Parts: sequence; structure tokens; C-alpha cells
Amino acid sequence: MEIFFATSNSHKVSEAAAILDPLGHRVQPLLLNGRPLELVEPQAEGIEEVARSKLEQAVEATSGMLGSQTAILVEDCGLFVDSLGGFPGPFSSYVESTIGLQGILSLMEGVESRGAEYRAVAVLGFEGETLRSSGACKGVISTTASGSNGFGYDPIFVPEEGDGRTCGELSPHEKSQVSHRARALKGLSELLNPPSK
Ligand code: ITT
Repeated sequence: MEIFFATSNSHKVSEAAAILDPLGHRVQPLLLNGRPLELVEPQAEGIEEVARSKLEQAVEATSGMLGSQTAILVEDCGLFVDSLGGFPGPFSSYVESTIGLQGILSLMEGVESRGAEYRAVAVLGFEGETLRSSGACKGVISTTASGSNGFGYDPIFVPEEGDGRTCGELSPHEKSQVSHRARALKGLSELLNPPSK
């Protein structure tokens, strides 16, 4: 299936293509006039509601423009830090662009309990149907930023199912073995192609 990913984040497209292309889909960015759609993220909503809202906006903006056997994918993610009561959660994008990773590290200075979770909700619109899948990746927030792979919070997030390196230090393949995005997208692929078919 041809999957158009409506996102402003090219890293997400590359990661989704690496996960879904080997499963028989073809992922590409959804561009209008050569640019990603500008989707409004309703603040104060959970990532589930934000993902559904982004899909509605993308479907409306492309109404009648995509052929059959094509789907629109959107995804919303967040980093939920236990000791900060789940902050930044749905505000992760805003927080990254304002106080940044160093701001999160400062908020957690001297904090011993450093548990956190990346969460993703992926929603696919296909022939009027909506499929939805979620994924999570548990880990801890490091005390310093490390690594230049990945994007966003990767340099300060150490996945539980790893060897102590941050996601920023993992190769793209290693990240795709444990990431919230990989889990959400593999779930979508199973909904599209149930194992019994
Ligand atoms: P779109 O909404 O346009 O898809 P975005 O980058 O704004 O792109 P999100 O709102 O879903 O995406 O992401 C919320 C924040 O979480 C944002 O700061 C991302 O950089 C960060 N994030 C999402 N997935 C991540 C990942 O795999 N590794 C590190 N940070 C991630």
C-alpha cells in the first residue's frame, strides 16, 4: 500500500519507511505544493485526540486528491517523565522548542527516580476507514545529553531494553527494535494485513 505520512518531521518519515517498507508498504511524505501540510495540534488534549485531529485535517486538506490503494498516516508522540507527573507529554513539541533538552535535564537535576516513557499513537485513514495503533518505549532520562543520531529527545532518553546508550547513540536499526514509533507502526501493519490473511 502507498502510505502518505502527514508530518512536518522528516525524521519520522525516514523511521516509518524503514519500518513499513520491508512489510510491503511504501511510505512517503504527504506534500502539498511541495510542502508538508501545516496541521494544528489542539493543545491540552492527549496524544490520542491530537492524532485523530491531525488525521481529520489531513483528509480534509487532500480531499479527492489521492488515488485508491493510498492511505494517509499521522502520528502524535510525547515523552512522559514519571517524576514530572507525565510532563512534557502532549506538550513535548512545545517544550523541545522552548526549554529544550537542557531544560528537561535542569528540571531533573538531583532527581534519582528518572523513569520515563515515549508514547506514540499512529492513525491511518484508508478508504474512509480509520485504523489506530499505539506504541510505547520505557526508559530513563540520562543525566547528560549524548549522541547525535535520531532526533528530538533521543540524546537524553535511555531505553530500558538496551545496553545503557541513549537513543541518540543507537543506530537507526537499533532504535527501530525498541521504539514507540516502531511498535505503533508494526501494529498498524498487522491491522492492514492480519496474520491469518
Ligand atoms: P508532526 O507533529 O508534524 O508529526 P512533531 O515533530 O511535532 O511532528 P510530535 O508532535 O508527534 O511530532 O512530537 C512531539 C515531540 O516529541 C517532538 O518534540 C518530537 O521531537 C519528540 N519526539 C517524537 N518522537 C520522537 C522520537 O522517536 N525520538 C525523540 N523525540 C521524539
